[in-house]
Amino acid sequence: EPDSQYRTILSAVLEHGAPVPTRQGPRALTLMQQTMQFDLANGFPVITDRSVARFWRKPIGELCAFINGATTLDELAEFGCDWWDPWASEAKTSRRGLPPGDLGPGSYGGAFASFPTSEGKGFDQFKHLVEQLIELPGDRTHFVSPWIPQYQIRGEGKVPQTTISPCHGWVHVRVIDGRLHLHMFQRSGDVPVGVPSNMIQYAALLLMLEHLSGIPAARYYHTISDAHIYEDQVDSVKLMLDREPRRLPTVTLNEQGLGVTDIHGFRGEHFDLSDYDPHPAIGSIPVAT
Ligand code: UFP
Repeated sequence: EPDSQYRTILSAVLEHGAPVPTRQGPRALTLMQQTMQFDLANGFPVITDRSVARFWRKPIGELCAFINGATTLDELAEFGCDWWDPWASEAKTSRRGLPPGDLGPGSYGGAFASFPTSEGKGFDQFKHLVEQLIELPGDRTHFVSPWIPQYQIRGEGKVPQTTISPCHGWVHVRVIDGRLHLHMFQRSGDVPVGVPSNMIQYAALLLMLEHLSGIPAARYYHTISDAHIYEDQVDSVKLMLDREPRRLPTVTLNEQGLGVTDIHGFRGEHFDLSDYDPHPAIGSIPVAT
């Protein structure tokens, strides 16, 4: 069965989105609360409306880096992720009093692996998530947040402790009838460019948790709270919508990945993609930084 969920969001935002100004510059057609859910038995959510074959592993590497506490460009590069340069430029970091190449303690890596506590020692959220999931699989409390509120305050004369405001990574994991479900809430989703990577990385997280807990994966749910298309992306979106929907491919943990015993041990190269038959890639779709 072809899957149309991603393109349904593209067309809904295009048709019903309100054109609103953004802090990045271009206006964005914006629609609240768009959702998708994928039964992994029917394929893995790698979009087919344009090929992402060239970089599909990078978002997984990025998430692995963040789970391991990466907050700098060098650390991200070690995990095969090299697209953060525009957010860690000298101009952006120096305004925050951060060294060049540093995304700051309020970025994903800081929040995931070293969430500030009153005792002083940072809290490792994913390590805790896995431990709790194994100890208390029936609980509804398996939850992770990328948002350290006191580091995110913006405005005149205020200096946030990060060059980015986390967009994704509110994760709720649930075991129902002995099967694992993962819901990822995304605050802000650039549907043409950012969202396809976010779908891949959190569906991959479900495979990591399946492996570590031994609980078979069921569904991946993705909620985009603010779903938007920047006005300069509209032509690329129309091109994708002119194409017919295709079936989703398969992504699995390979031999090396199946040898991992700790959430910190996963890497992008532990995942393999097969049966991927996408439409051609679209040469650069503009990204708002
Ligand atoms: N964005 C994504 N996914 C990501 C990421 C960024 O969609 O993984 F890092 C987009 C969403 C939005 C912009 O267009 O980046 C962040 O802007 P803001 O913080 O103003 O919401």
